[in-house]
Amino acid sequence: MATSKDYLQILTNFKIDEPLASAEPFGNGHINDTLKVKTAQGETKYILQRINHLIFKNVDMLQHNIQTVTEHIREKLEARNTPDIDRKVLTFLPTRDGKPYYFDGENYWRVCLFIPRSRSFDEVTPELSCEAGKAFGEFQSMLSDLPEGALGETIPNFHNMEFRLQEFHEAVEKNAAGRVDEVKDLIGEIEKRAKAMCIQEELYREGKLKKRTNHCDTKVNNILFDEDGKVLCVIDLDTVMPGFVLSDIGDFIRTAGNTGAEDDENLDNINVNLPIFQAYTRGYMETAKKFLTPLEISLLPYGGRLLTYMQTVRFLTDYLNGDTYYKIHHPKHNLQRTRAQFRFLQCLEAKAEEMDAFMKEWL
Ligand code: ADP
Ligand code: GN1
Ligand code: MG
Repeated sequence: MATSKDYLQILTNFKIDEPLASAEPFGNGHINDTLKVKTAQGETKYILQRINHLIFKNVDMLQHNIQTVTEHIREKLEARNTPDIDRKVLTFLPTRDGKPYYFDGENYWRVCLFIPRSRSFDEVTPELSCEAGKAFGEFQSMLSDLPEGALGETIPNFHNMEFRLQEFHEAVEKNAAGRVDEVKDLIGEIEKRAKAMCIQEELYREGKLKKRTNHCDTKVNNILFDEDGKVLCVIDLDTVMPGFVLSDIGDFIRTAGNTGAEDDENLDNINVNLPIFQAYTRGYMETAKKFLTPLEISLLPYGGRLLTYMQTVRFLTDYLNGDTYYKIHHPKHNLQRTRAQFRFLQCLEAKAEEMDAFMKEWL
């Protein structure tokens, strides 16, 4: 286990010209390690992250994408004379030799400025949800004029449902951890829905759906809000890449629209928080209506079901593979997550008609 002292040693490789006091774990992400860094004055001023390079295999591409995205957003904000820009877009610090990350021979590290007086939430009110919707629509809008090829796929086929099902089938076939028998019921439920959940890929092949630049990890805690509940900044930019537009409403519904936790042990806690979905959609449509097609608009609630299904498949795949991808906190964690996500999917299915009908206003 690395200590604060080890992290401070790593930080000496970055262009920071003030004494630092500590680096402590922060947030609850499943992939990277995030630490908040305090100066000797006691001010939280930097975020240090260890990049999970087993998952993000091309760290050069990853950091290049992030640089492209943050510079593009900064230019847009500057052109609009937006005040307080340093709290509205992430700023990454180079290493002393001018590189975007530091490699210590084993691990890859990056540093960005901690956005002062900001906070993220794991649960939101409808007011915050509406602000989040506006922010993600605006985020997609600001990135919509990036030239094709500007961003690479940091995880190839990341939100491709057909690919995720293929991985799942391989995991069932291999049965590496000997867990298939235990989850036969879930495997059946996933198979039942497989075709209906690959609509996007089919529509894309038919030329009816295009790819756009998406955030692809719009969990509610990947937005920073200010003291007044206004959105400051969209963070966690590792997965910003070309994909289908439903990803970004989908993951928000999946996380903020659930009355329970992503891994809730008590399935009775889980239900759809309709006001959160409605408020997000209203906010999102305010900023995204101008670029969405009627087909995309009509599919937005399906996006919630799709991303919840995809996450069910991904957690179960990891459980079958013996927990090689997500950080887990106990041996059955991925199974618990799968069951909770599946229950939420059933709740979304029960409310599908009502949620689909909500889109009529914009069609
Ligand atoms: P992970 O991959 O672990 O989810 P994130 O980049 O989302 O990593 O960071 C985890 C948490 O740390 C966020 O939910 C947010 O609360 C906080 N955080 C991350 N970056 C910043 C920042 N620049 N300023 C303030 N808080 C931040
Ligand atoms: C991971 O890093 P984090 O916790 O924001 C995952 C997302 C999943 C999410 C499930 C690169 O996100 O795709 O939706 O866990 N990120 C990656 O909570 O796989
Ligand atoms: Mg995050």
